[in-house]
Amino acid sequence: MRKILVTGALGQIGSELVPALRERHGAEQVVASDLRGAPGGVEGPVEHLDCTDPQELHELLQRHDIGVIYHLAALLSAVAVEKPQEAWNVNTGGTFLVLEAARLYGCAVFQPSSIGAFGPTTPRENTPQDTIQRPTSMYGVTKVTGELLCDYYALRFGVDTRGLRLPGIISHVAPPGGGTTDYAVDIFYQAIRHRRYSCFLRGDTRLDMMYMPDAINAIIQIMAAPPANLKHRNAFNVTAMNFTPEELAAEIRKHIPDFEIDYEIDPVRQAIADSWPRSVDDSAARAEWGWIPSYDLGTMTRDMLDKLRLKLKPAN
Ligand code: VAH
Repeated sequence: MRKILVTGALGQIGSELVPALRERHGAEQVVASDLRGAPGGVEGPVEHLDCTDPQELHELLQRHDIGVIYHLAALLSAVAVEKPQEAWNVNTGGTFLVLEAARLYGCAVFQPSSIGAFGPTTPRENTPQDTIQRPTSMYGVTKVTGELLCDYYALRFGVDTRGLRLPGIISHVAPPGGGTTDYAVDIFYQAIRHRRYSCFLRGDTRLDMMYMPDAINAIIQIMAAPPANLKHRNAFNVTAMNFTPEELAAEIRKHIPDFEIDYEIDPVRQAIADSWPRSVDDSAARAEWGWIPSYDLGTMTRDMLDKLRLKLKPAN
């Protein structure tokens, strides 16, 4: 059986997608790769990979006989503001090299897009699956370009490409790295450690979110879907819950009554968030491959606090 490659394996999603895929397919079937070197402490093949280096990429794909690529390596929205050229090079240059290699070696490709692929001229409530996409962030530009490249390679060369427009992802395993939605992760660490959090987005900033277990299931599910059922490929709107920092703080207070939130707005990330949808319509994903989330605001909050209390408990 041909193997699976995960790029960006040390990132927020990669850190949990690799073990999930290894549980399903066997450790030796899943190659975990990252620019920052081989992921430590994991059973199974690991590799250094710079996705902008075609020679390293092609050599790895051939040596391991890779059949499916989960291409997660990318710079996130806030980092991309500071490093737009690097974001273009990694996010779109890397995606182009992965698609070209997938064409040559007959690999299927998963590429995450984002609600960041929409912009201020997109309908912001219940954003349709098919609508205008003119993002004003470099991150969003790279995400729309990635969607278009993936659809082109599917149409022109028959490469099996699929993608999801992921909302903010909340998780307790690996910290997120430079996203606009990172407040929804940081708040839990601060609530447990200090019972207070200073939020970099306005309290009324409404965004779609998803708990990591649902994101992992969605990624695995879309790649397992019968191709004949897919009217869309790159990329499906998906969401699981929708809240503001104020609403998240109120939910945390159900478990930590004296929790307090205040606001130190980061104008860069506030401007990004204000250009994104407040909610998306994910009916196409539900109709075409059976997408149904398991976690809502209440169950996610309870699980995050339970898991982080264990993780942050002082060693005896
Ligand atoms: C970011 N976590 O904030 C990512 C994601 C919808 C947000 O794309 O950049």
